[in-house]
Parts: sequence; C-alpha cells; structure tokens
Amino acid sequence: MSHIRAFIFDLDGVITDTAEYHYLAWKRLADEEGLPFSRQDNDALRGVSRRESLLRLLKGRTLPEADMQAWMERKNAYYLDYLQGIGPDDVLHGVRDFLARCRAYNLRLGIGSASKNARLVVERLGLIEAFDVIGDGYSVVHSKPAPDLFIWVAGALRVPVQEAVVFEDAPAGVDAALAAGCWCVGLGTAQVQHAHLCYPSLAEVNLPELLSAVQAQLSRAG
Ligand code: B16
Ligand code: MG
Repeated sequence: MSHIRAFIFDLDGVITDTAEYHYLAWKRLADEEGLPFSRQDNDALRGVSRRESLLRLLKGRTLPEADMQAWMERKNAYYLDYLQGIGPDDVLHGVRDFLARCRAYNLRLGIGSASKNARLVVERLGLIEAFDVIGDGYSVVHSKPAPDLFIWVAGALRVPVQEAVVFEDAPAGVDAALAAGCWCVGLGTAQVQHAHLCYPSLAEVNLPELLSAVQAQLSRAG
C-alpha cells in the first residue's frame, strides 16, 4: 500500500527567510537603474526564478539579452554579499526540531528550491547533513510553477511523487507541487490556500496529525 515516504522542503520562506536579502539586492539594482520597486513588488517574486524576477521587476520593459545577464549577475553579487552574514541562527524557529522528528518517522528529506544559491544557503545554515537531496536552480530547466523541480527531487529521493509531501510558502511553489502530483502543505499567507493543508509555519505543523490526514486520503484514493 502507498504511504508517505518523503518530505520536500522549499528553502526561502520555509527553512529560512532569505526573502529580505533578495529584496535588498533587487532594490539596490532597481535604485541604481531608476526603476520603482517596493516590498510589495518583492512579494510577487517569492519562489520564482532569478530571470522571471527580473522580468517582473521590469514590468513589461525589454532589455537586450546581454543587459539581462549583466543585471542578474549584479543582483546576485549583492545577494551573495548579504549571504555572508547568515549562519545557523537564521534557521526559522522550530525547523531543526521538525527535521529531527521527521527522521524518527523514517522519512526521506529533500530541498526543492528555485535558487541557484540553495546549496550555499543550506551549508551556511549548518543543515547540509539534514537533507538526503538538494534540488536547486540548476537541477531543472523549467522552474516553479512548472512541476519539474519537485518531480526531480522525488526521483532523486527514489520516492513516487504521490508519496511525497511538499512544504511551500509561495503560490508558484504550491502550483508546482500540485502539478507534480505531490501532496502540498502551504505555509504562511492566504496566498497558499490552494495547498491540500495549510499551517502558519513549520513550527505549527503537528507531524502525526499531518501524516494521518494525508495517509487517510491516500488510502481512499486506493
Ligand atoms: P537565486 P525558494 C527562491 O527561493 C526565492 O524565493 C526567489 O525570490 C528567488 O528569486 C529564487 O529563489 C531564485 O534565487 O537568484 O538565488 O537563484 O523559495 O524557491 O527557495
Ligand atoms: Mg519559498
């Protein structure tokens, strides 16, 4: 019989809050180029790739490809500067404990992040040993909301997608998880309410309750 065998975690907004650093880096680029960019604009960039983020920041304005590349590199250099300052204290509240409890259930654990810097971030957080697989912005061509990344991570964990639960904080990530055929837990804002289940954060997830709720639905599905 099918049962839940893996958890796949988004990184930014689920394990740590790098969204603020993405904001500061994009804001610096936008200010230098005279483009308007607010915290609200930044919210729409959660979970989407660097290139898609730049396209959204440009709000319909077009740039030659060489400039697109140069702007993305510049933003990333600013972002990498901010990452110098992060460490184990930047793991979100309750996450370490949650990951340890997952191990007690023999779950395989993976990261599914749109970020090309995901491995570096996980290393700086001191969590590299906590995950069996890290899927990042280099793993697949089509990033969230395409299903590819979560299918890739589930495959690397050797678990069928329907036996994996994805934890996501962004609408693009929930769309990707559902399109992949995974179970999805939305964390945080109302924007993720189309997930199968929602909690304010990982710290609030009751693990036995979550597993039995998903298991009941899996058994009903046959
Ligand atoms: P990079 P996630 C995403 O991370 C961020 O939420 C998003 O704001 C960022 O644009 C994307 O990674 C790409 O990041 O520029 O570092 O490759 O939420 O999928 O962990
Ligand atoms: Mg996220």
